[in-house]
Amino acid sequence: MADLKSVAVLIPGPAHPRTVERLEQTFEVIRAERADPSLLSPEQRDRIRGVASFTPVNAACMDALPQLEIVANFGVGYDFVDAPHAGKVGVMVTNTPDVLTEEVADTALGLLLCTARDFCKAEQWVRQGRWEKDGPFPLSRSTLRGRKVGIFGLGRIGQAVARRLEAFGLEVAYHSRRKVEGVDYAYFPSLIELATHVDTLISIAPGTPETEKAVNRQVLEALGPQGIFISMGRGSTVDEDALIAALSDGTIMAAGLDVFRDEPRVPQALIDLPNATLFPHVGSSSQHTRGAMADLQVDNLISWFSANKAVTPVPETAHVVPGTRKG
Ligand code: A2R
Repeated sequence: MADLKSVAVLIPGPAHPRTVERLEQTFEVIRAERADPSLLSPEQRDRIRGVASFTPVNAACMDALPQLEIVANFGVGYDFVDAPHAGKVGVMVTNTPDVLTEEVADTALGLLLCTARDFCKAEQWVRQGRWEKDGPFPLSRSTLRGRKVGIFGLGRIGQAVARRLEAFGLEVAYHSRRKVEGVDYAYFPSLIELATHVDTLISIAPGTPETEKAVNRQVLEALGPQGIFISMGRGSTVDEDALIAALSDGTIMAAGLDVFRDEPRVPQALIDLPNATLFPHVGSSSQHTRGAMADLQVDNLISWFSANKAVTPVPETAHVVPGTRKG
């Protein structure tokens, strides 16, 4: 492999230890608190050719780094990186798909089970000594049995969730902008039609301007009083105020959330709701899978600078090739 020690790569903010270790072995690493050009010297700004990001990278930051060729994002969702702008100015953006698909799907099913059957509260029942003192844990109001589950976003993770739901004996339907070839699940061309058809909705769609607050009051009303909503994609896809209202007044029965609009800040009103199950964005967060994501993030940078191509480019920058950076 080519000697890449002269290639400067910026790590803004925190990074997975494996990302740091492998980048330091291979590149010249520059660290900064965040991707803010004002935190870099003019000499650093002129030399940085790659960014390994876990935190936002906006258009102004890309424009301030004239030699920047690639932003390698940690995670499959890359809504914090201005990929449309990158595509315009000839900067490659990569993400870490596939290596986290099964892990996130496992978490989605775990969250669904906890939400439907109150398993988090049941566990506390044992720890708090209530089993012995107060008797058996109360029967759960809801069950997965007989549920019709709708998936908002039948992509890689959505399909992995659907396969698990099939194994659980549940009916699956979905909404995406396009029908997915090769699956038998019922397709609905709008989210509201899907929500009307099902009583359980799992959102695993990306955070984009189009999906902003897509899960709104009307969708929750369509889901109905037996409804369970599970949020696994991005917090921005949910109107959190509408969700809090729907959980408070019985518009839906329960919700399980792994992602939030303003992480790590979770609205107190959600925390106070007994019918909300809240996870701290742990979809992919096993040591195994986060290590694989770190490897893919670094592999993208190494491949770009040694073989002139990215391993997993995002669609907005799939056309970008080395040497086409516009100043
Ligand atoms: O709409 P399509 O046919 O491009 O399907 C994608 C769907 N999707 C949408 N569905 C409805 N309205 C939209 N405006 C919209 N935009 C995208 O979301 C596709 O079925 C799914 C995304 O799947 P993948 O790109 O395969 O992503 P993956 O690996 O499943 O991850 C999904 C998301 C990430 O973006 C992170 O936010 C999170 O899971 O970790």
